[in-house]
Amino acid sequence: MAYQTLLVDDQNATRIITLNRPQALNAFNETLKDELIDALKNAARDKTVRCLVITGAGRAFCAGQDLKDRDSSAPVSFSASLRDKYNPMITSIRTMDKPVIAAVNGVAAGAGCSLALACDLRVVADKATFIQAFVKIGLVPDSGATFFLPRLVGMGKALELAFTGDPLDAETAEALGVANSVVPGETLLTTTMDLANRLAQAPTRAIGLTKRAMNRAILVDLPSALDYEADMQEIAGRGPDFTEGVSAFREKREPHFTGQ
Ligand code: T3D
Repeated sequence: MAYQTLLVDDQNATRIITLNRPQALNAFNETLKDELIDALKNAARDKTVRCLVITGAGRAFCAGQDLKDRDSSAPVSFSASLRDKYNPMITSIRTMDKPVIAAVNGVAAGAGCSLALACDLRVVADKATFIQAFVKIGLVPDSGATFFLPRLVGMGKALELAFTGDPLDAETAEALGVANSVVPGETLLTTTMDLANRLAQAPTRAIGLTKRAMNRAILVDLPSALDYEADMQEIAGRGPDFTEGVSAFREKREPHFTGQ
């Protein structure tokens, strides 16, 4: 399949998937979601791929759902959007029997942040940030954020990030264990590829089984967490604060939430 919104490049046994909508900070429109689901399935199936790297083109990793892509007069089923599109991406990353590294080149916001959190490892550019942007538009963290974030940073910090939507900078992300390493932006890809090539030459079967065992040890409830997030998002997405949040984003102004 030829992709419109992804670049896919194989370097030895490492596959690099680059989200490629830089003009929209690699936000997820429908095409990008469909293509990423397909590319993840292919990477999981392809035995010649022994490590996967996910990164973004331009200055961002991914800004989450494309907030300009949808017709505001047409109702959206948030639960269907999550169950049909976002959750399969996250599940695919977690169930792939090979290492998946996020090379976080810039801002990772909303479901883009969740995508990075779902990866096994995160190599992070020094100027990158992680933003639980959902609250800024009256939504609930989704695509696994409610599951991965508390496990990575602890409940108190996870709630602070989710309640405020404040950016987590790279240095703090490293201190909290969200970033495995932080490197200058110019060397992000070479550093990531050094790690990826090393992992691609490791015993992939053992690595895959290690991932399964760790998933089972602490991630066994992921399917029900993803499902519950979808239900919560359906409720939040029907409220007036979501409509106001998206309007404010599009109009580049502060939102006025009513709390309803
Ligand atoms: O809907 C469902 O199916 C449910 C699932 C939801 C999952 C979600 O991901 S909800 C969360 C969606 N994402 C956000 O709320 C993040 C929105 N973006 C931002 O908050 C900021 O853009 C960033 C913090 C990511 C970056 O800020 P900054 O100042 O570096 O850049 P900018 O100027 O805001 O953005 C640059 C351009 O990208 C701008 O376009 P323009 O004005 O130059 O034409 C901006 O509108 C566009 N952009 C950024 N994020 C998005 C986007 N366009 C569409 N959708 C976006 N998410």
